[in-house]
Amino acid sequence: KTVQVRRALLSVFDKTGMEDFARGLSERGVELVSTGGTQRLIANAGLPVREISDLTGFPEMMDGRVKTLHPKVHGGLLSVRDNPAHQAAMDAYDIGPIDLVAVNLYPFEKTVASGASYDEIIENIDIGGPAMVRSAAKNHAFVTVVVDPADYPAVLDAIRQGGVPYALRQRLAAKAYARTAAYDSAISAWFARELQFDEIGYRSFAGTLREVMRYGENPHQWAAFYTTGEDRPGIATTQQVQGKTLSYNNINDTDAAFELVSEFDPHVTAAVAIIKHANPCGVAIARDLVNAYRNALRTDPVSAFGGIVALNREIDAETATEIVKVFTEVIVAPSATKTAQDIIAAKKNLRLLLTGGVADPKAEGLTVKSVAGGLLVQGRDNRNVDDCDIRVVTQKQPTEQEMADMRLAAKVAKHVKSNAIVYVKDGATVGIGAGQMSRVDSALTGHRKSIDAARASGVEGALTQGSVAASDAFFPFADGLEALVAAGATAVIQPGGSVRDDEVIAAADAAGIAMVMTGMRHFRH
Ligand code: 93A
Repeated sequence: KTVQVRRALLSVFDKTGMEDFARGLSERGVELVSTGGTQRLIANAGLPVREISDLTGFPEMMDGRVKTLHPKVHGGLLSVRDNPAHQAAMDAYDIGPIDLVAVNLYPFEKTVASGASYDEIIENIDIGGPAMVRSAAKNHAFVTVVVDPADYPAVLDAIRQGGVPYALRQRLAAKAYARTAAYDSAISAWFARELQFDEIGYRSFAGTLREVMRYGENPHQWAAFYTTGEDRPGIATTQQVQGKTLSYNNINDTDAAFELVSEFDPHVTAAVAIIKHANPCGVAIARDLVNAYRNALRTDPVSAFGGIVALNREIDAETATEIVKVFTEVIVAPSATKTAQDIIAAKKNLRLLLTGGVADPKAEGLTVKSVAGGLLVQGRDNRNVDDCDIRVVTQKQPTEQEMADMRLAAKVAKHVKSNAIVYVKDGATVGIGAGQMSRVDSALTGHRKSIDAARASGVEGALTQGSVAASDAFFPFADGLEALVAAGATAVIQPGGSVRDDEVIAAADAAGIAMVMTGMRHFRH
């Protein structure tokens, strides 16, 4: 499947490395065809090169807008070489195969960045270049496409060794489509700015613009919501039934909330999560939504003020009645009964979002995060404690209730910013420690908040007394585990895997509590 290169079409805006590349091709007997400026460069280097107009029989016209858009070019690029009908068409219309294309595009992005005029920017939208790149890349079974001068040496090397191998052609084709995709998305982003949000400045994104927000995480930041087309019930599929428009933070928090309740199969249990700043401040599962909501609220009623409430089942009237008693920013659920909607409608500003379904926690997907000058991309964390072989590592065995609570705690901890410690009792969180730089601090925070919550409901002591606790990652030292014991935890679930696991297990045994290990970490930063 190695392809001999007999004819190459060279048409580059950025002429870096072109002279050497053309010379290398020419030395291997490759016939060169080229467009205006590129042709002159090659001819001036003393190399034989045909003008594209000689090939097409048409002059380059309309200020160069139409140079290579011709069947003799695209037929030569797209024909399937071993297809008799394609061969017949080539013979009939005198189309010769083109085996290699080196193209780089009019500098659209640079032209925009330079502050050029509208007309100048439009003139720098390359049409013929991307068309050739896409034709050649589609036909990579026969054709080599080079969009980056950095690839000239590797291609020349291959040709010197007898031809371009399939694997290289395929890799170059993938790179070619990445380039044309980025190019078109830059054009589309520029138009979006021209038409809608002048102050935003030029940006390029993958995705479909869904909404432009009034501002971002803070009022001095611009913001927009782009959807990726992924088929996942949640923030991107929601219908907003009522309430103010969503802010950037609302969207982020609502996503966190709904993804959390999606861990729980609605056919098995009702689940409710209350979220603040993308962290849960209360989660509960129960036979019905109203009890799940009441129990979730009890974890931290102070933080729940102005929170986002996510539910994994259709909202009923009773639950709606409970939720509207507390100032809430957003309610998100798969659906809501008519009466529930009427109850919520009494609160004009309260946003009610219906997703139409619950997301599959096992589905694959991507998460993307920006870093300076780049994007970090990873697969979604699509596993949870149910996928783990749970190992009891202490002398004490957990009871069935403790085991059930630990599963809940582990699922919640997966959705809490690291370091995460989650205390659970009887199907509800009773203390959550989020986002601390030390695991001990997360254990202490969750405990302290449970004391506040107990006081708020007129109880002495801490809600964490007699609870179970989950840690999103292993305990590097015994001190974190000891903090959980001091908080009153009777069983602990954690991944394990620390070099000091033995010390941690010994501490659990010394305290007479049960501990299980999952082998699965759930960092969330
Ligand atoms: O104006 S175009 O959109 N129409 C075309 O038919 C065409 N063919 C090649 N732009 C076209 N090109 C572009 O010209 C190439 O993508 C390359 O960027 C540039 C090379 O022109 P020259 O060889 O005259 O410098």
